[in-house]
Parts: sequence; C-alpha cells; structure tokens
Amino acid sequence: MPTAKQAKAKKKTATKTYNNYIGGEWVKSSSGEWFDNVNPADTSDIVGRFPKSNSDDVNAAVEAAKNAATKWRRTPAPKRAELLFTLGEILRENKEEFTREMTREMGKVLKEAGGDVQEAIDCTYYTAGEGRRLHGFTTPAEMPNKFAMCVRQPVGICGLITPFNFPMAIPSWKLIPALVCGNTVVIKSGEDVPLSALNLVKACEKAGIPKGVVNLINGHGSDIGPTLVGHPDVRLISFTGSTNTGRIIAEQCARDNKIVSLEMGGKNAIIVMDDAHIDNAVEGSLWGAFGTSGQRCTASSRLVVHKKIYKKFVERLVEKVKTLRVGNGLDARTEVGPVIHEDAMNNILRYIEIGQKEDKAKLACGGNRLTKGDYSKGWFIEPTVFSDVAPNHRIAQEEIFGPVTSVIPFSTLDEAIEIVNGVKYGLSSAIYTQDVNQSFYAMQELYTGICYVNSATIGAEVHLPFGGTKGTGNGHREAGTQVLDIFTEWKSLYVDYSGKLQKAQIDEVEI
Ligand code: UN1
Repeated sequence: MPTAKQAKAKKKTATKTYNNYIGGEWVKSSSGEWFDNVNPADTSDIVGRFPKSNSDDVNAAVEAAKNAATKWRRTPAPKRAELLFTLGEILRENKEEFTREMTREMGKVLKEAGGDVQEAIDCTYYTAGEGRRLHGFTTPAEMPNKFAMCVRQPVGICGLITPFNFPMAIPSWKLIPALVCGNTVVIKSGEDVPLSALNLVKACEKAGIPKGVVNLINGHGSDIGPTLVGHPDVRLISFTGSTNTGRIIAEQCARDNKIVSLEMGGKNAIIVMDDAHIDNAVEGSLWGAFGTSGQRCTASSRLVVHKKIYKKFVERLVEKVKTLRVGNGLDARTEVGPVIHEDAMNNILRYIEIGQKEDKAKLACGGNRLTKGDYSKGWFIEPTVFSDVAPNHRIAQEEIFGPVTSVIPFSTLDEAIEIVNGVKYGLSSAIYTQDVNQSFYAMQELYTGICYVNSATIGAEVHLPFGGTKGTGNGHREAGTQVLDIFTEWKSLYVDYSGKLQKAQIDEVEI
C-alpha cells in the first residue's frame, strides 16, 4: 500500500485527462481511446491525454451544432456579441496560464505564446464589435414604390480545422466571426496542440455561450477530418494547414457544393535594398525567419538582398544567428524553441540536406539537429542560414516550415520583385528601403496578400484582412471585416409596395 504522501505525489504527477465538448457536455470519445499531448521540448513531459475521436464523435458534434443552430441564428447579433465580449474578458484574465500551457504543448517561447493568446483576445474584442454592425446595404430599386436591400445571413454549421502553429489565435480567427455571424461550429484543432483550443472552448462555456453552439472534437485529421468535411449538414469548412490537406478538402467540398476557405502555405520574402537601414533589416530578418522556429505561414524564409550590401548583410546576419539561444520555450531566456515533432524535424533536416547539395548554395551557419544535454529530450534544430541561394533552388521554392532561411542576391528592384513573386505561394512580402518611390513601387508589384515596408513578413494585426494569393489560399481573407464574407451569405430583399404586379426588366417606367 502506498503511503498517503506517496499517493498524493502520484496524483500530482498523474497525466491530466481532457474530453471532447459536444452539446455542452465534456465527453470521452466513443472509441474509448486516447492520445498523448507531448511537450516538443521534452518528450517525457506529457501535457495531457486527449480523446482519440472517430466518426461517431463527429456525427454527434454535428448533430449538437444542428440542434443549437436555429436558436443561435435567431439570437440578435448584438446579444451574441455580448457573450463574446465576456469571452474576451475571460481570455484576458487567464492569459498567463493559457500562455504557459501553450508553450508547453507547442514549444514556442513564452513571449510568442503570450502574443498568440493576445491575438485571440484582440480578435475576440474586435470581431465582437461586428455584432452591432454586420452592415448590409440599401439601394434604389428600378421600379417605383419598391424597396431593395441586402442583408447578411449565417451559413449554418461550420467545420473549423486548425493547425499547430497558432494554437489559440487561429481557432479564434475562425470561431469568433463564425459565432458573431450566427453560425454554430464544430472545431477540430491541431492534434499536437489540443489544449489551447480546449482552453478557448472552455472559456466559451464560461462566457455562457449556449450548449451546442460550440463543439470541440479532438483527434487525428485522418480519423475525423473526412467525416467532418463530408458531413451533409456541414455547410462550410474553414481550414488552415498544409497545401496537400487543403487540396483534398477543397476537392471534397467542391463535390458537395460546400463553402470552403483555405489558408495554406507560404514562401515569404524580405527584399533588402542597398539604401536599407542594414541593422534593422538584419534584426527584422532574424525575427521573421526564426520567430516561432520558422513555423509560421508568414515566416521570412527568403531574404532577397541587394548585391551592393550583400556581403555585409550576410556577415551581420550570421553573426547574430549564431548568438540565438535555442532551448525550452518555458525558459524566459530562450529565443528559439523546438519544432513541433520528430517528423517535422526530419523533414526540415531533409531540406537542409537538399540545400547543401544545391549548386553554389552555401550553408552559412547552423544545419544540425541539437542533441547534447537537455536538447536530447526534444526536437531542436540550429537556426540555419543558406547564402548564395538561386531563386529556383528547391530551398528557395518550397515551404520548409522550420528555422531555415535562404539569402538570395539581386541587382535591381525589378529583379528582386520577380524573385519574390516567382514562387507558387503569395502570402506575405516585405521590403527594407528608405526610398518612398521604391517602397510604393514594391507595394504595387509584389503579388502577395500582405506586404510590409521596413518590417519582416510576420506580425499581421487582427483588424486587417489576412490571407494570400496563388497557392496560399482560395481567394478568401480571414480577420478584418473581410472574414464576414466567409461566414455569411448575402440575401437580397425586394419589397414592392406599389399594390400591383411590377415586372423588372420588362415594364416601361414613365419618366
Ligand atoms: C500563420 O502563420 O499561420 O502574421 C499565422 C503573423 C501572425 C499570424 C501568423 N499574426 O505572423
């Protein structure tokens, strides 16, 4: 028999178990199976046990969302928004705890995890404000004594599929607008970071969002994704993640005539002109390339640098990169955390190998997995810089999603723009220059959804549209007021008060 003290100690270290949230109840998966949420900085640290859901769980969650839909849709939008403002308060009150839990499950450093939670708070307050706007419009009708107007209506049940890299911000980008617009949702969060989405959903419960309006199912994409995407009662899928999965989802949605919004890869670049403030450009590049260990869709994975300052830039960059402190994100001194899991690490290492074989490209620093001491517990890669990279090299074309960046030389601004635009993605771009003409020309010519001047490619704010051109997405924008166009459909309303039949396009109107 263990002593009371031993039992207590055991209880303290016992892995916490979490459930799905369906119809306002916290429930196990009907599979009875679980998966571990593992800290990528220390794989012996199990953050929690989460239900490994299956199709039955998805069906139950959709059913719950369906049952709650009519009442929620009919709740006046300003009242829906009031609950969301309360949600914002709850997130603010719990920011510190949510931040630590996020770092533990995802690996990003505490400061950045705090930024992630803050982005969810910002999104909640900003988007809740739409509850008293959700503007439609009126317009003159072409017949006399007839009124014409247009209103937004909710689309119905939304499936929200979110990735690992912004464990609370990205779910909030989808959830909050969906709710303010009057939809009910089923969230399937990234299986590597289930706790942050669960914290968000728990906060929704606390805020008083009615049962069934928000449902959360945990588990692996391959087990539950197809059922959610293919479910006949789900009207919309909003997905952020890999290009491959996005394409599969889009194909299924096309077959079923579903609305689908996709946010996928990026191969973002910073142009550094010869007149740039070079230290600012180096600092921005460090932040853009190695923040979140390069695991942002917006990461600065290409640095396109003018030949006149190229040597100096690479020298200063490499010098700084070598001083970056890699480690467990929970240590406040850490600047670069681990990558999310072993497969991701191996994929990044494979790209580093490919880079080393590219004709003329040089490994300027980094390039290895870190394995000594505490590093052996997790998935750490040295911040890596390739110089003398050609625009068509694979490391300059394909998304690596890790702490690796490529420096590419150029001679003219037009050449630099061609390099930046010469990839299949179009999410974010940036230019460092002191010249107003060059900066406006670049803003005009860079074919990306986001463009920064004198700043890196990361750091989008929630009140501006977020999304990209070409292979990054399918034309939608999240955040801003533009996200409302994803989560509502327009309804045109005509009211004829002439007291007779009037035929548009046919009847002559006397002038
Ligand atoms: C992402 O990488 O998918 O602009 C989102 C940024 C963050 C969001 C990134 N606010 O870098």
